[in-house]
Amino acid sequence: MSYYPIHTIPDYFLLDDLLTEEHKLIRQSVREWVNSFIMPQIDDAAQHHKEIPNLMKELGSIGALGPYIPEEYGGAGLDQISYGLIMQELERGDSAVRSAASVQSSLVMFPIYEFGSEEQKRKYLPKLASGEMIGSFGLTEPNHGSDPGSMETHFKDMGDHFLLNGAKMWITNAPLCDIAVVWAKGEDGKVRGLIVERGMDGFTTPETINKWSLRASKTGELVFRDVKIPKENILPNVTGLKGPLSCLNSARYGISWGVIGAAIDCYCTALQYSKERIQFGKPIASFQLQQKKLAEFLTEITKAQLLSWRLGVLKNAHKATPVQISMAKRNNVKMAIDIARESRQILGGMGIMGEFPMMRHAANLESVITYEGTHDVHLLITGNDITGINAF
Ligand code: TGC
Ligand code: FAD
Repeated sequence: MSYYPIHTIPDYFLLDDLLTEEHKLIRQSVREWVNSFIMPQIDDAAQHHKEIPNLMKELGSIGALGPYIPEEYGGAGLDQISYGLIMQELERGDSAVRSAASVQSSLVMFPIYEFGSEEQKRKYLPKLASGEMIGSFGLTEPNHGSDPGSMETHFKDMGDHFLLNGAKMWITNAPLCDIAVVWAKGEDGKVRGLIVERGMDGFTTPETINKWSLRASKTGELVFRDVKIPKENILPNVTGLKGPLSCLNSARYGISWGVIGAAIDCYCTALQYSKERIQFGKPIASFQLQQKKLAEFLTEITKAQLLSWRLGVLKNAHKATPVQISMAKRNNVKMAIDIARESRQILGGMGIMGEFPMMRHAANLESVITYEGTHDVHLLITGNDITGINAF
């Protein structure tokens, strides 16, 4: 259970009036699942750098994998607001949990659904939706992070198969994955998506150890040494960097909602603690300096909620642009990391302890502010949009 009562989760601008009954039911069921399944074990998993047992199957069972993928492929056929609300609730538990769901949904299921053949959709999507199969997404390389267009991973057409060589780095769920959607250049220098399956000769997934962030999530490399890829494993319907970048639009949108959950967990914990902790004969909530922090947290959370909700409405109408998504990802992640850091101070020394979530969220958000486009890269995307001048 969470340290604070669930009814203290804020809805200051009555956003619930803008949600359907279905949205609220979905949010409630994920909220309860996070409280009963994630909260009791997340500190242990993060402290000991281990994954949450059975996480993917559990996420599949609550409909959190590919929520917006149509039901005929195993998804839940929900809208984008539902997807956002699910991400918010999962990240209230931990960014590692939201990461698992967003990689599987937006970075693995989405490209297979959007760019895959009918056979690929039928073969992979239902198993990914149930969590029976775990996917990863390989774009970043040791020498190319913010600039994925310069990637070195490449494949050659050998007649009856492709031969893949190269390496991807910082890949969420690499050590656990059954398949990887890998972006690589063909002999014409154009980026294509390939589905690589565990067990293919020459494909290995070493784990990245000693992280201080996202410790309940497995990160690793995808290494390809002369891996023979059957021709039917190429994603037939996309060529160029817009393929992987379209997946990022979906994942970044989910992150804009997710981090609100992390901020809410910190805010609600700090509010509750500040009313219980007595110093100078009074609850610390009675001091103006503490009230200022709490009031600012709530203001920033409320602004972020409205931004993501509006983005969800635009997404449902197929009107959301990549630059709007960049702005929301950047703004909301910064909001959340600032709240995690400041709210920790409200707990004094207790704020550094595992019983409370602030240090864990703050450390996790150091990854979230870097992955899916760094804080500065998203600023440059906005700068480019408003000036027409590319500053990369
Ligand atoms: P640029 O020349 O601007 O664009 C190349 C082509 O791509 C198109 N495009 C997009 N299409 C869809 N959505 C977007 N957001 C798009 N942005 C660009 C563009 O129109 C063009 O198309 P075409 O048809 O003309 O070829 O590309 P650039 O090389 O200058 O780079 C632009 C830049 C820097 C914005 C981009 O590369 C970028 O976003 N860099 C950040 C990299 C990044 O976000 N990596 C994320 C890796 S995955 C990850 O972190 C997962 S963490 C998961 C978890 O655990 O939750
Ligand atoms: P770099 O690109 O080397 O950037 C270093 C610094 O330089 C940053 O501050 C950046 O903002 C700045 N910078 C770069 N270019 C410019 C410029 N033109 N102007 C000004 N400043 C600039 N990737 C995947 O493909 N799949 C995954 O599943 C995945 N999961 C991840 C999980 C974790 C825990 C982490 C930490 C990362 C993950 N990533 C994943 C990789 C992530 O997307 C990259 O780390 C990120 O895109 C940044 O790349 P980089 O680390 O190489 O930093």
